[in-house]
Amino acid sequence: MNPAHLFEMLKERGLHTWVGVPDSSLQPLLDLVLVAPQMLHTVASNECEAIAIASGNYLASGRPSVVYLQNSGLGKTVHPLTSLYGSELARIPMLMLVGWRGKLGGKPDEPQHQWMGRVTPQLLDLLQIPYRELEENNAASVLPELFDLLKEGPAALLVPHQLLKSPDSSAAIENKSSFSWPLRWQIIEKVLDTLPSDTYFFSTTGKTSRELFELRKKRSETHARDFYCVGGMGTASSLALGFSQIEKNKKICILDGDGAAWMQLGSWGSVIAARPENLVHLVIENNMHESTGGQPLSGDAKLLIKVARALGYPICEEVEGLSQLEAFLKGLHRGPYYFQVRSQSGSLPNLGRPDLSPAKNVELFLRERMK
Ligand SMILES: Cc1ncc(C[n+]2csc(CCOP(=O)(O)OP(=O)(O)O)c2C)c(N)n1
Repeated sequence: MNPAHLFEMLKERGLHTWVGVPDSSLQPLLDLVLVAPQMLHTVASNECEAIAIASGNYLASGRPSVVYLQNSGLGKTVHPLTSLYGSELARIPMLMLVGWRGKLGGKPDEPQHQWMGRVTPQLLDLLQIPYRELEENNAASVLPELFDLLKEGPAALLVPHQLLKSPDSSAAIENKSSFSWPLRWQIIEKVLDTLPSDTYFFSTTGKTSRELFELRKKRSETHARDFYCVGGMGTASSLALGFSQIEKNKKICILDGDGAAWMQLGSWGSVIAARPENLVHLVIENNMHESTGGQPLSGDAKLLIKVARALGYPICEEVEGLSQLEAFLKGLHRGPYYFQVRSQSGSLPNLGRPDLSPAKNVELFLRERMK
């Protein structure tokens, strides 16, 4: 379906405020929102926050907002909707535009999307959030129905993965940055080259995990000391913290993203409070959600190092370039360390997707640790 048609229909119906966390299924539509001058558009750090911002917009304007999200973030909306803003309580109208990954019988999708993909309609049913599924040619009929339903509170439009198409969007993203900062995969490769081979890695959601996985394959190295957070966006540092609390002598590296960092920033406080001396927290700063199409972040990525410093990471370094990164990594002594490495957009050519299921990843990881 042509995203411009959907965008126009929403605009005609007076939806001028957009807030959300990006999903690649929605990218062609978000590309239009990003350049629409008359829109009030907020990129939220997480889906819980998006619901609350949309509610605040409504209190000020009396008009519903569009809240966009990937269905993996639907869980994060359950709390604010069921405890305050939803149809049995504040009844704030908002159109939830849900990128439907892992739809049963839909386009093939990754393992981490299957479960939520299968239960997305049931979850909405359970929450009594009315919804419609967008199809190639049904926008003109389902949107009026949804607008009627908005009188009672939130309603959702499910957008199956790859339904929205705009031919030129991905090329635009690859060219977005013209700086000569290293690419994310080059940073990951340098880390793999420099840190001891018995380091345990916790990699964030999106292309970071995909690239780490791919590089391991190319280098004929085991996946057994990597935990790929292909879902649970924003939790890689908490996962690593939990591991470090028990495995105090193993070397640990978190490969984090700046979007993921903003999503769960509070968790950094817990990491720092525990002061794991064996931990390197490396944030790849590209100042965008590259994995979902290059959308902006909720906050300026540059500020993250200041936050890390203020929260109490004893050693914080802003890293510019691969040789500086190598020098810092060679000089490790007692952590925890925080490194923020500037990166330009662009990914490993012909990037695949991990064919290791999360359950298998756990199995490999546990087996390796027992050695
Ligand atoms: C809760 C949740 N919301 C949204 C997504 C969709 N998503 C996957 S990767 C990603 C972007 C990650 O951005 P960042 O951490 O900056 O890494 P980059 O893609 O730039 O490497 C998003 C929004 C998700 N997986 N989970």
